[in-house]
Order: sequence, then structure tokens, then C-alpha cells
Amino acid sequence: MANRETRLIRNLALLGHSGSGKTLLSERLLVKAGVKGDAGTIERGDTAADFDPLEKQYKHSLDSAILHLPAGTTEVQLIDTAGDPDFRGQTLAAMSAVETAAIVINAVNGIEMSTRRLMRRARQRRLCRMIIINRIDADEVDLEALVREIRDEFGPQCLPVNLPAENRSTVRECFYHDDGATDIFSLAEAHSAIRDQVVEVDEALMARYLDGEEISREELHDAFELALREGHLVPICFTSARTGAGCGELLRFIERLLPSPLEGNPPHFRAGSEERKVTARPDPDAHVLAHVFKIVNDPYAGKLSIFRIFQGTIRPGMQLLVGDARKPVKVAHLFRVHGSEHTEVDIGLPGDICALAKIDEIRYDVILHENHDEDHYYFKPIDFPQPMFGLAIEPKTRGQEQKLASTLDKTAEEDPCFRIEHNQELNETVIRGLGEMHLRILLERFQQRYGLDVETRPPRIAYRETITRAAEGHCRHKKQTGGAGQFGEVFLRVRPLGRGEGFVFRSEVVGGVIPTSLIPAVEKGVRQALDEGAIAGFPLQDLEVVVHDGKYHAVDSKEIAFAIAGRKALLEAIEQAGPQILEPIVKLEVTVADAVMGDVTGLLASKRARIQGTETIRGGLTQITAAVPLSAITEFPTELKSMTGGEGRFVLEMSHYEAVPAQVQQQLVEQHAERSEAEDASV
Ligand SMILES: Nc1nc2c(ncn2[C@@H]2O[C@H](COP(=O)(O)OP(=O)(O)OP(=O)(O)O)[C@@H](O)[C@H]2O)c(=O)[nH]1
Ligand SMILES: [Mg+2]
Repeated sequence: MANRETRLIRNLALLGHSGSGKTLLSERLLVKAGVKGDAGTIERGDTAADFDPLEKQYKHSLDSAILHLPAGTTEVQLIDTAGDPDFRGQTLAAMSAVETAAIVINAVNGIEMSTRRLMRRARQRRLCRMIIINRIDADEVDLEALVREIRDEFGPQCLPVNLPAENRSTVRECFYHDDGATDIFSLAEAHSAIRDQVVEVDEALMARYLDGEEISREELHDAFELALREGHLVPICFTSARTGAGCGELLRFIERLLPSPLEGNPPHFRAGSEERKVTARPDPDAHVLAHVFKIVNDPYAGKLSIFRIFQGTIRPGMQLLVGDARKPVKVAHLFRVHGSEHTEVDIGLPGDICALAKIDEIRYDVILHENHDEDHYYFKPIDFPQPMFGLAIEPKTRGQEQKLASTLDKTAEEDPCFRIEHNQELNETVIRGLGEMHLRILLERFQQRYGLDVETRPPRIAYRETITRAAEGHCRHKKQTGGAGQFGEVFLRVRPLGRGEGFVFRSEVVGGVIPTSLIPAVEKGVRQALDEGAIAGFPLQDLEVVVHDGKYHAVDSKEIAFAIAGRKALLEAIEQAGPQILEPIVKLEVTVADAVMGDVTGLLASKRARIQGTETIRGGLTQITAAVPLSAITEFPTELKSMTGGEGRFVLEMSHYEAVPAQVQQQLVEQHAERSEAEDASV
């Protein structure tokens, strides 16, 4: 590893729709580069990237995997990502570690939903983009039509840098060469098309080019990098991961024309609350700035924190600061991760992707640095989709609560789209992910990796109770047992408040019929009833309670007596006040292909949803906005997935509370009565 240099590093992420062949392609590249003798296959489950037992079982990538391979004089750090939309968390996170996003398109299926989404994401992150058309070996592919489709959809800056030849068994390079037979288009035309596009970024170069002057390789190289950086050029390569066609050429293209860390667009560092932009310099002598983009909790090796170095040099033995923590951590050993293996290295340069083991303080997204001046640096956050698909979870065996808690924490560390919520009110732990498949795989992993079996059920809905009219309540609490007795009498009235106004408590007691010192006891009793609910066990909200009269006894009136009287008086008042159950309504935004829009709106309508709008967005997609009761959409993620082949997407957010229909209210009241009876019987 002597004489390593940042300019010889190439970082790229393979992104694309599930099944486009990213994992097999990375496998083929490892073989071409001489890192591996034989290519593994997805079917046998022996690829370097899909090493997790669940990836082998499902024959899909679930996590991003980092691979290292040489390409000529350069070192390539390749990240193979998961194409399934449920596992987008790590895929999006990987984009912050690379200069180039290589979007892999399945030649058989053409442009797919994730292709569009990932192209858009990569552009938003200002990554250099390239397209790899894979599976060119497959029968009945119309590659010419596909290139046209890509240019129509993503713009005329998408241009081939090589073309399939000899009946798609190989490809011919067309940026440096202008003759040779190809299967599609003309090599000479493709050559001038891409050169024209490249020189356009530099006016002086363009003028010389038009004058017929010879342009040197270096000048063309620099213009190529600039065109990539500005999105003025999106090169297209062809490959077959099955036969290996185009893979050697792809490695050469990576070596010669993809940007080094010195050439990509600058990383998105920010500082302080004012979000000041910070420019990191890929200078080995500057202060260290590295961004943690991936955490792995390996059952054997422990926690691995994987980061991309953007500035400075990391060596074993040095101290690093983690985010804004005061105390530094020691870099005992520095690792390079390759698939499931990690090897110790003695240096990390700007551009390198390295790992530290067993450092608890490091979290996803923190900045590792050297100087307290950089404590407030952070990376421009990735706009992750909000996980809203929830399951209430508890261990199957009692006594495993601690294990459940640590398993959930470890999962949340690794997956930016996994959330844990503790609902105190309902006393349940709810996990949230992007979809049903996402959580199902994670639950399997809990079992396989941590030996934890869990029970799940749909999370309970946080209903509320309220009242619809004003009413009066009264209670005279009197208890005489031997010595000191209990006495307290309370008169109160209730009235409904507007939705979302909460709870107001007032006293209008005059003349000391209840001493001021005992009014808080009345309030305590009232609040207890509010928390417990009056008809179905849900907290009461949006009402005003006014205590206006009562009676007290100099000897027997203690706090407890007034608390009991307050509680009972309130319950009596609520009974007369037209109690009503409220349910949470969420705002749902669903994005689906135009073709299934009607089916999805129909499905939503059957779930008491009010469709608020449908809007056609770019790329054959429609966005449906609806207000829908949270209780009605428990099954929606699964139904949407089957209706749209896994491509429909939705986000949810809390909107407001609304009264439930009468028959739902009756059911909830009955369920509560049954629960209370069962509890009473068990006492
Ligand atoms: N004929 C042919 N099949 C391919 C090619 N590349 C991949 N495949 C097959 O396509 C299937 C999916 O390949 P993967 O490499 O797992 O696809 P992926 O893009 O990694 O998919 P995810 O991990 O789910 O995102 C496997 O059965 C591969 O053998 C190719 O170039 N030609
Ligand atoms: Mg894969």
C-alpha cells in the first residue's frame, strides 16, 4: 500500500432498481480486476457484496456493501447498494460517500421507478452521474430504443461512451476512438456526439475544437470532469454482468474518466446553526474531516463505524473528536472494509473509506475531526423518507425486555429509516419502518443475529375522548370508619372547547365553601378522571371544568376526600355532556404510477379517506393527497405494495382529531367495558 495518492482513488456507488444486476456486476468487476478468482452468483449466494445470511436467503441486497478493487493504476472503492425501496435508508446514506453515482438500468425492463428516483436524488446531491445499461446479453432487448428513451427522460446530455459490438458479446469505446463496427448506432457519430458535448463546457476549448485544432488528452480529460460535475454530461456504458461483456471497459472508464476525490463536486459540509457552508479540501496535511455514513453491528466483530475521509490523514494511534463531544477517542486500529472482511491499514487518505471498531460514541452521520474549532460541523442532512409503517412489539419470552431494547437500538444505529417509539400512554413500544417488507426482514434479523423472538401486533391507536355539550356534576364523598372520617363535596360544570384547545380548569368557589388550599386536590381528582377517560378508557381533551360550589368539614376534610369527590363529580358531568370519541386523522401523500391511480383512490375511498387532490408529477407519476383516519390504514402499506408491485410510496403525517362514526364509538365503548370486567374479575 505504498505511495497511495488521493488522485488515484475512485469512489462510486452502484444504484438502481432491484434486480438490475448491481451485485452481480460488482462481482464481475472483482473478477475482472483480479480480486476474486471466480464470480459468485446470486442464486448460489456466494457474492462478495451479499454476504448477510438474509441477503442470501432473499436473493436481494438489504444493506450497502463496500468493495475495493484496482482499475489500472487506480483504486476503486465501490459501494453496492440495495435497490428495494424498503431498504433505501443505507442506499441514500451511501451517496454521501462517493463522487459518482452509477445508475444501473436493466436492459430488459428499461427505466423503472427507482431509476427516476435515484437519478433525481443523485442530481440533488450534486453527484457526478453515469448510467450503466446492464444485461445486454438478454434476448429481445432493443438497446437503441432504450438509449433514446433515456435521453428523452433524462436529457440529451446522456450519451454513450461505449457501444455494444459483436452481437453484444463486447463493447467498443467511443470517447477516444471513432471507428469500428457496433451493434447499434454508428461509432463515429457517437464519438463526435460525446466530444461535442464535452468541449461545450469550455468556451475557449470549444472554439479551438471547432477550428479543427487537435485537443490534447489532458485538456479533454479536464473538460470531461467539468462536464460530469456540472451534470452537462451523463455517460452511458453497456455491460453484461452475466457474460462479463463491457466489464473490462467499464473498469478502464472508471480509471481514466471518472473523477478522483480531487475532481468531484465539493462535499456538503455545514457549520453551526446558521448553516454556513464549509469547504473541505482533499489535502492530506489539513485537519481531519470525515463523515460516518454507515454503522454495522457485526455479531462477532462488534460495532464498526464506516466513514469517508474528506480532508486530512488518519493514522492508528491518533486521537479523533466525535461530533461536538469534549473528549477525543483513540484510533487504536484503522480498518478497510471489503464485503464481510475487514483488514487493518496504516493510513487513511482524503477520499478513503475506512472503519473504526468498537467505539460506542460514534453514531451515523457524525463528523470525525481533530480540532474543537470543527465541533459544530455537520453534513447537509439527507432527506430520508419518514418511516410511518408501525408495529407494536414485545419479546416473546418475559425477561428479554433488555435484549429487545438493545437490539432495537442497534438496528436504529444501522438503519436511518428505522424508528423506535415508546408510547407511555398506551404502554407499548412501536417500531416504524418504510413498509411491511422492511420490518419483516428486520424481525427475521432480530431472530437470526441476536436470537430474539418477538410478538408483534398493529400499534394501538391513540384515541381521545371529549364532550359535545355543557353539563353539571356533583359528588358528596363521605366515609366514616372508626376514628377520623373523610368528607368532601364538589359541584362543577363542564363545557366543550374548540378542537385542539386541550383542557382548562377554573375555580369559581366563593366564600370559602371549599378552602383555597383544597382546590388543587379537586383538580388532581379531575385530572385523574381526564387521564383515565370516562367512557372508553382514552384521555379526555378539549373541555373546560369549573368548580363552583361545595362543602367542607373542619375535621374530616382532607385532600383525598376532595380528590375523590372531584373525580366522581367530573365523571357524572361527562355522562350528561354527550361524550364522544375522537380519532387521529393523518395526511397521506401517496405517489403511484398514473396507470394505477384509479385503483389506489378506490382503495383509499373504501377506508373512509377524503381525497383532497391528485396531481400529475413528472415521470408518469401521480401524487394523491388524502385525509384518512389512522385506524383505517393499518393494512394500507401491504395493499399498496401489491397494487403497485412495490413501487407505490406514501408518507403520513399527523393532521388533527375528529369524531369517530357512531358505530365505531359503540365498539370502542364495549371493548373497554369488556376489558374493565376482565380486569375486575382478575383482581
Ligand atoms: N442475463 C443476465 N442476468 C443478470 C445480469 N445481471 C444480473 N443478472 C441476474 O439478475 C438477478 C438480479 O441480480 P442482482 O445482481 O442481485 O441485482 P441487484 O441489482 O443487486 O438487485 P438488488 O440487490 O435487489 O437491488 C440475478 O438473478 C442475476 O443473476 C446480466 O447481465 N445478464
Ligand atoms: Mg444487489
